[in-house]
Amino acid sequence: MGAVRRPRIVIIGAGVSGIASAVTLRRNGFDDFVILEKGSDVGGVWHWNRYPGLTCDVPSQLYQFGFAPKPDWSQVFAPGPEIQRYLADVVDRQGLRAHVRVNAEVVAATFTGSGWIVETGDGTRYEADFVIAATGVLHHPAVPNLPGLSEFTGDVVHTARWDDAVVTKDKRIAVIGTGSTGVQVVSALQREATHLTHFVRSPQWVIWAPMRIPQPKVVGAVLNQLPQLNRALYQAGMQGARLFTDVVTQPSWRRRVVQNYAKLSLRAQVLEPELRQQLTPDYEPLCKRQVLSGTYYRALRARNTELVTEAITEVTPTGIRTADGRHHALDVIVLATGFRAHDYMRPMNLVGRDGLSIDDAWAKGPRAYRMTAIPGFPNLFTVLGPHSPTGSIPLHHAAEVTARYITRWIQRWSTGEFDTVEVTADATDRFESEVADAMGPTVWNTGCNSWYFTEGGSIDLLPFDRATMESMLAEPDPADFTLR
Ligand code: N01
Repeated sequence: MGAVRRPRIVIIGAGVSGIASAVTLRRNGFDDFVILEKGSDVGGVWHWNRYPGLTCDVPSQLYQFGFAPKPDWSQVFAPGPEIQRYLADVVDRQGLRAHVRVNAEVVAATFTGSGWIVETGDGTRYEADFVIAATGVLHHPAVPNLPGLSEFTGDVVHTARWDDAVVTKDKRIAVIGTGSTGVQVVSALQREATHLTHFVRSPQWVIWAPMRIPQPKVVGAVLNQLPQLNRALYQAGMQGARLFTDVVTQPSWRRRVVQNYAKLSLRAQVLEPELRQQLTPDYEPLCKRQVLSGTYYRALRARNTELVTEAITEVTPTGIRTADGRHHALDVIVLATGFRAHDYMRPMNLVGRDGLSIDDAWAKGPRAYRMTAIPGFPNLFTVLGPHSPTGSIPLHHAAEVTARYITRWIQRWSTGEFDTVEVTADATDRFESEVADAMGPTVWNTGCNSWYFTEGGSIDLLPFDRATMESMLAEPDPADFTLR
């Protein structure tokens, strides 16, 4: 049966998941959609993040779409700007540019009873039959509440909103935070700073990895000529990624090997007992999002770098004071302090059926059926929403699988099967308890705290392997939904 209705769709966000959604819709014959993007360009997290040293610590082979494998990455671990260019290139090649509205922040979305009204900051309103919220996870910078921070007379910059006007060369720089970002930015800024002070509240395990391996140009040239081989390579990479998912979700000798390697990475690179002691984390490797670097420990041991593990007590107009009473004189403070990772879609004023706001629906923390559907919010789906496999499965793939699932629902709508589709609270509760049960043996459950955890203490990740995720999202299960 051919399509009898042409759905109007609003996609919120032009990052990895928004692009995956748009391409999937197009491939299935749906082209009445608009992508509303808050930023001035596409790329999501790769548009917003521009800090010095920005590199992807996931191999490029796994950090791309299955429908657009790139043959000629410059490095095995791609630099950030190259990933942003890749995403922009996909948008152009797939003919999506005309659908994208940049500088269009969605401030409100309201369910009308049959569809949605979506409103951007400039007052423009879009009517939609479906909303796809592809708003990302690591979007809102977490700015620490440090006494005196606003009185600092030098520059303060958060890594996720880097300001090119900030001069770091020949300056006294503080870097606060030691996650994946802090480690990258310390390595990059140490080279040009007069003095770099790294404030470490909780050291992390940093696995040694050669992050700057170039991909030989000839490889790109050959793969360009042989798209079949390029696709086969992508598939092989995805098979390999299964191993990592197993390592983090199931205890095994493989997990122990990786954990021992993390410990060895510290022992082999930091020989000074006191410094090593300061850098030894108090949790098992892999419990937090694993940090990779080939340069961090070297940068920390450089003559112009100082590691400070004393707690920060205040920021003064000229520096930072620590609990031991010391004052660290500074020109620039770099906040590598991470993200408010569970704010999904907020602060947009999202109002579902019967006036239910997302803040009320999620009063006890974000939850969604199979990462994508929320009770009380008909005809709205999230991509990389709550419980997405950000810590275990290649994200582009997870976004593609979710986009295909959403498209299946939209196909059913287009044939007139229903007007509105809403997941039931029961099905969502069931999914949440399956997740909680499966979380037991994961490495994330071995005693640590990080952005993987919600304020309520639950782990906002997917504890299943790729095959399970794919089967969960293979076909809509109408028994879990109310169709009207
Ligand atoms: O943020 P984080 P991130 N005083 O939350 C510290 C992805 N990513 O931006 O642990 C002092 O990991 C905080 O200390 P503590 C990746 O998924 C990917 O580094 O709370 N310190 C911690 O050390 C990653 O996991 C790439 O005690 C304070 C740090 O700030 C995710 O982004 C590259 C503090 C925050 O670490 C987030 O990484 C970069 C305070 N008041 C990032 N507040 C790729 O290459 C916070 N901290 C793909």
